[in-house]
Order: sequence, then C-alpha cells, then structure tokens
Amino acid sequence: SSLYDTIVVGAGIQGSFTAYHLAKRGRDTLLLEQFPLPHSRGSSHGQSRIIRHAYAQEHYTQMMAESYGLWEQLEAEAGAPLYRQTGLLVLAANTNPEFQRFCQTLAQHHIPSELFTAESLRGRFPGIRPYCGEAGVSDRTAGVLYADRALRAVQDGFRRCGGALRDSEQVTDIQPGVVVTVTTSGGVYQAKSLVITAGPWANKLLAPLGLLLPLQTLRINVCYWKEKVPGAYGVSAHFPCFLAICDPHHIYGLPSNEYPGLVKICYHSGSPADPEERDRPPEASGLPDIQVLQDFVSKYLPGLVPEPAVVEHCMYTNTPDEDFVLDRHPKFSNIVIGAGFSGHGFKLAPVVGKLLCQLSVGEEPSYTMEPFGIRRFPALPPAAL
Ligand code: PYC
Repeated sequence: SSLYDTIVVGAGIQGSFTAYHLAKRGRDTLLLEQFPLPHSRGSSHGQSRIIRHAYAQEHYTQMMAESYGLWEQLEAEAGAPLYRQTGLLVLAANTNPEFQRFCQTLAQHHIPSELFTAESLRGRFPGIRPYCGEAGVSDRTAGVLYADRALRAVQDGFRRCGGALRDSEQVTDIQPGVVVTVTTSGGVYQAKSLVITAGPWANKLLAPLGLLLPLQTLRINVCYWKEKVPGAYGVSAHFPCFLAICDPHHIYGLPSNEYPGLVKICYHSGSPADPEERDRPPEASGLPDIQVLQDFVSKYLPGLVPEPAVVEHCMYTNTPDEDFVLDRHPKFSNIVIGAGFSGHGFKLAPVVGKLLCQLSVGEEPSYTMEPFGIRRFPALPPAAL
C-alpha cells in the first residue's frame, strides 16, 4: 500500500477543494471518488449554482468575502469563466424577520444592495408580479457559478499541484489509527490523516467509525420552466437570481442561460431518499414540491409556462439547523469530517476546503468553528463522544 499525507474520500466540490488546498501546501494527497467522473449522483453536478454574499446568518456572509476571492483565483488558474454576475433578489413580506436579517447583514458588510417595495419591484422587474406588502432586497455581487466547469477546474488544479485523483473506487473499509488505512474496490491506501466529504454517503462511512450524524438525505427536483418569450427572464435581459422566503422552505431561481428559453426554479427541499435510490422514479403522489412551484410560478412569474419543462435531480444532505458539519471525529482526531451542506454549500466550497485542510493539518482554523461543531447535536450517542 502507498502512504500519503492525507486521503480525501469524496470528490464532490467540498472534497475536491479540500484536496486542492492540501496539494497547494505541498501535502501528498490522494482524492478518492466512488463513481466514474464526472457523474450526477451526488450534489455537485449540473450547470449552475447561485453565488451570493446575502445570507441571514452573518457567519456565511463573512466567509463569502474570502470565497469570492478564491473563486476568482481558480478562474484565473483555469483560464475560463466560472462565474457570471447577475445580482440576486431576496423576496419576502417586508415584515418577515428573516428578510430583515438579510437586510441587516447586507448593510453591516457593506454589500452593494438596494431595497425595493412591491411597486418599485414591478417597475424594475416587469417579469415579477409582486403582491402588496411584499418587498425585495438585492445583492448586486451575486450571480451564477458554472458548477460542472468549476468542479472540473478545481480537480484539474489539484492534479497540477501533484495530487492523485482515483475515481471508480468505492471505499469498503476504514481502519483508524496513527496511520489510517483505507481499503477501496481498487486498492489499499494509507495516510497520516483522512478527510471524509462523502455528501449523502457520509453516515455510511461514519457508522463503522462509531458516529452517526443527524443528517437527512433528500432527493431534490431541479425544475426548468419555459419562457413564453425566449430570453425575457434571461441573463442578457438582466433578470437576476432570486430567493423567495417562503414557508416552510424557500424557493429560488436562476435566469435562463444554460438551457436557452428555460429558467431554473426549485424548491429548497425534497423527499427523503437513500442516495442509492436516487435514480428511482418517485411515486406519482410524491410531488408536492412541484405543485408548490407551479402555484408560485403562476402567481409571481406570469411570463413562464407554469409546468416544468425539464426536471433533473440532485441530493441534499441536511443537518437539523442547516449549518454545515466541519469538525474532527470525536474519537479519532486525524479523521476530519465535512458534511451536511444542506443545499447551500457549493458557493462556500473554496473556504470549506480551506477549513477542512486546516483541521487536517492541525492548524487553527481561520473562522470560528462554533456553528459547525459535531457537539452541537445533543442526540448523539455518548459512546461516539
Ligand atoms: O444557497 O443560494 C443558495 C442556493 C440556491 C439553490 C440552492 N442553494
């Protein structure tokens, strides 16, 4: 077997950025992926993701300041655009407390933004039909990340720094110790530290290590809606990304770009599903999210056909508070875990990767790790802690 400084299990965007940071620091790093790359079975595929400073929780807005810089650096290394600025509109009743928190964080962090009433929204964005009492706040720095391209770019960057990426190798056993031994379907590898970034498969790898995190894996319908006038909701018409604060889950949208004439609008939740079952068609009655979206599109976006034209799928791995898990294994300090990205982790991956790298090399992380610790979950079995 070969001895590495670090093995990273899972080559989605979080694991790939972790491996990239490790390799940039000269660590001998192996990045393992269970499926042939590229694939669409996890949470890092697809053509687009939203990037934004706007968050109701200040710790993410703080991390985004650095994340934007790291995305720019990757873009320069890749020599190809990975991001398009479109702006983002956060929409809600103007009395909504979460909406107020978005406004506060944007103001406190001096993010270029603008407040809209229902009337001024109607004037600026004729494609949106807001209701009386609704308001909007923009984040002008926001936009679209080209997700597939970004994942490829970070893996290419990792390899350019001397990293080894082995796909189609499923991990079958992990033996903790001062040297960790990882057995896969293709070989046996050893390392001084291990990072587990396995997305919806996290608990399958953690259970044999005595840890079960409170993660819920969800299958998300990624829906595209046809424009009645092609381009009316497009990037060239300056239609922004949006995040509508709805109860119980948000609805978000991205302007038409990747599929001409189709706007991506999704519900920020889905149906509980084992990642192995992800490709199984849901039961006919199991599509309440699509009904919610149809109602939303009919009500607010009159220039779209209120019937999804394309439905793709993605997995979310949610924590109870939707904050990430970025921590060491409670019993094995050279095993680091990145999990529970709860459907909002892609844009933050450059900083998440840096933090997981810092944890695995024994460095003080550059942000407060309090929101991300494993010990915040009171229901964990004491044996694990
Ligand atoms: O965090 O902006 C976001 C987002 C959009 C869609 C899913 N997550």
